[in-house]
Amino acid sequence: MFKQTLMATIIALSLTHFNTVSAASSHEDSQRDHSMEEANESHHASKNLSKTIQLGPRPYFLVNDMDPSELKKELTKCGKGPFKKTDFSIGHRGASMQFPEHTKESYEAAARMGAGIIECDVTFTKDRELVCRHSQCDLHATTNILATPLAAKCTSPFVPAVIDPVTGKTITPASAQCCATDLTLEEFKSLKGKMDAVNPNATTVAEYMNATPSWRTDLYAATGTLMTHKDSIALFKKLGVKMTPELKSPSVVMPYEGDYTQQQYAQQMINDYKEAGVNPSQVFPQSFNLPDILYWINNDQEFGRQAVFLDGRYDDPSFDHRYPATLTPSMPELSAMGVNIISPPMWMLLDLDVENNIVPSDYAIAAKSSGLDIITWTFERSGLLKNGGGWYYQTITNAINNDGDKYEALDVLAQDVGIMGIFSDWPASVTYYANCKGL
Ligand SMILES: [Ca+2]
Ligand SMILES: [Ca+2]
Repeated sequence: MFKQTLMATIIALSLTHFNTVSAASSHEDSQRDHSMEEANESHHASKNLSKTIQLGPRPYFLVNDMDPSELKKELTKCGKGPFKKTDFSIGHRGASMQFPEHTKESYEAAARMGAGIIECDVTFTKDRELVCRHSQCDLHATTNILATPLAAKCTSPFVPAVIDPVTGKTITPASAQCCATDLTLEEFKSLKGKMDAVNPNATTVAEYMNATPSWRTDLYAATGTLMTHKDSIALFKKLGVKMTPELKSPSVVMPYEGDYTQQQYAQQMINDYKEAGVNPSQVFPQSFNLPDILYWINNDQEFGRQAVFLDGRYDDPSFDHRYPATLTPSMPELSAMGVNIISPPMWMLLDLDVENNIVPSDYAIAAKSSGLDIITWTFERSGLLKNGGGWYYQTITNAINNDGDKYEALDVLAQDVGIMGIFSDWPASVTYYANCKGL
């Protein structure tokens, strides 16, 4: 121990000496030394980052929980790693299963877990600055705003639940609505991120805010640092990850205040990457709104090439993903418009055969045969899978009855559907699979 300390002191002293000499040399030399140091530092930083990809116990837990299969054997053998960053693993709102979504901490956790691409959902404030939030009006659920003086600025203040005094049942649920457009950027940045949840039976603000499901946690919610879109770009550059911003539909009427159009908003998001000097190959802009995608394709081709059309048409009662030929626009029509990447929820890509094996859906086959690439969502967003997996597994419910089954579904998405990547609330689980399979 003493020897090590002594050695460290000697090295430190000789470094000090070297620096003194270097500082005394010509201005040009010292400039060159400085840039060499910077190059070395950034080399070390990226080397260190790839060395510190850590997946934690969860992937091992999931593999162990799998029913016996060849896939289980294969995934078990990959337990020693090495683990590295992969674009197949996309951080959904960061690592939002256990970190407050769209915070610095959540994004850093996603990068640590090997996500090669990380998401900022984009909306705007009162002063038209872009910020990372899943919805323009979710601040009452995703931040501490109701516990701060800024609560007075909310579109709708907190209203407690009305509880029947006899039965104890909720007659009218608690409510509040706080929007990014209620605040300036400076006010927005003063808030702290929390886990996304509200308690509809609450009679106090504290009860309303305290609603995190048991399989998530508030353990990392004390310091959630909110991010502007520009902050996210700077952080993602530093972390060495690609970026997938989603232009969220505004909750306010567009054009906002009469003169801020949807197109200006879509362009502003792209301009932030241009100003930061980010190569378009690093950016996958997303939207559920097809006109946004077409705007990028037609007006900013370099960024439009990797635009991701989020297919949310399942909300339309006339839409049936099982009959892809009947969809409007169809897969060939989307492709002809210049759309290269389509992004439905994972259940739309999966189906069961007569023996309850998970197989690609006709929608998935149609997308691939029209030359569309596919990114899907969302892994690790469903809690425990013992009861069929819920919304994200709705087309394969009968094949899902334990947590390890999610790797069987992921394997079909990766190998048989041929997805490019998948959003996950806990990127480690996807990184483990992708590293094992060489993706
Ligand atoms: Ca999103
Ligand atoms: Ca099972």
